[in-house]
Amino acid sequence: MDLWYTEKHTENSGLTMRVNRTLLSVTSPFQELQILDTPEYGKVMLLDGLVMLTERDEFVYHEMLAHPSLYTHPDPQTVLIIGGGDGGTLREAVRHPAVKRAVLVEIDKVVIEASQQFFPEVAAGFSSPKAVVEVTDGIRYVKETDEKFDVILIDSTDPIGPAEGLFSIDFYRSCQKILNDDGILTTQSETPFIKHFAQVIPNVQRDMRELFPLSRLYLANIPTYPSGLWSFSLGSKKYDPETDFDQQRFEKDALKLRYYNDRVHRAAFCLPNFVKQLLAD
Ligand code: AG3
Repeated sequence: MDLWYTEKHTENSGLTMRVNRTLLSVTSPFQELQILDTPEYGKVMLLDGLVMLTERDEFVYHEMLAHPSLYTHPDPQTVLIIGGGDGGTLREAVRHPAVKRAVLVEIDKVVIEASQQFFPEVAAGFSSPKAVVEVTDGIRYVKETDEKFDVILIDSTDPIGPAEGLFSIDFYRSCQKILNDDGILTTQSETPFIKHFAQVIPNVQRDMRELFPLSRLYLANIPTYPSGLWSFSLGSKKYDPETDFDQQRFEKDALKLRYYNDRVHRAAFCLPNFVKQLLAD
């Protein structure tokens, strides 16, 4: 049988891949979750029908969400991850010798369990002694916790459905409050290329500018996300990722990474004109 999956990105375009079979299809209290086995991208996790990760290219997203802020902050001992129940961002955070404690707050335990079962390499971070997992609402967690963090990484789905609140200024304000005085926040901020997603970037950047002395946008190529060109937004209380990149620690750690390196770090902050225009509007 000829089975294909398509994620529609607009009325007129999308990403399509052949499917060997469906490995899991469940409805959690929060969303629908499917895991597909595909010949081109390996196993693929869908939430509410949208691609969250594929075995083939998850390294790009997870490395690029985690490392730019972690190699900008000079000593990131404590990290908070909101969302990211698959564990990929956590895996990248706990790789850092500097990181002593990484708290992951995921609302949906079904995502964690499915990742542990079907994506053991992505979920590897869960078994780190530095990892702490809280299954609860991230919005409530950041409002209520007494703990402070050096770096916060927001690994959300698109701003529709359960993740909508993770793109609001109230949520970012709560994050800002629980960051240490030299803390850095990074969130995924969708693609600049497709109209209905592109509005996210100026909105998030406006909020970052209001809450942080420094805000930046950077890009990476993620083949299985809409348009393949993805953005991340960073708000920082003190350090500038363009001038405070910690070259020495980066070389000393010598992490075995597949996308991120010192030159990629610098290049990621160079923005094409149409993206700069989005920020100016
Ligand atoms: N987080 C970002 C997913 C956004 C993808 N959007 C889409 N396919 N329409 C994914 C979680 C990975 N840890």
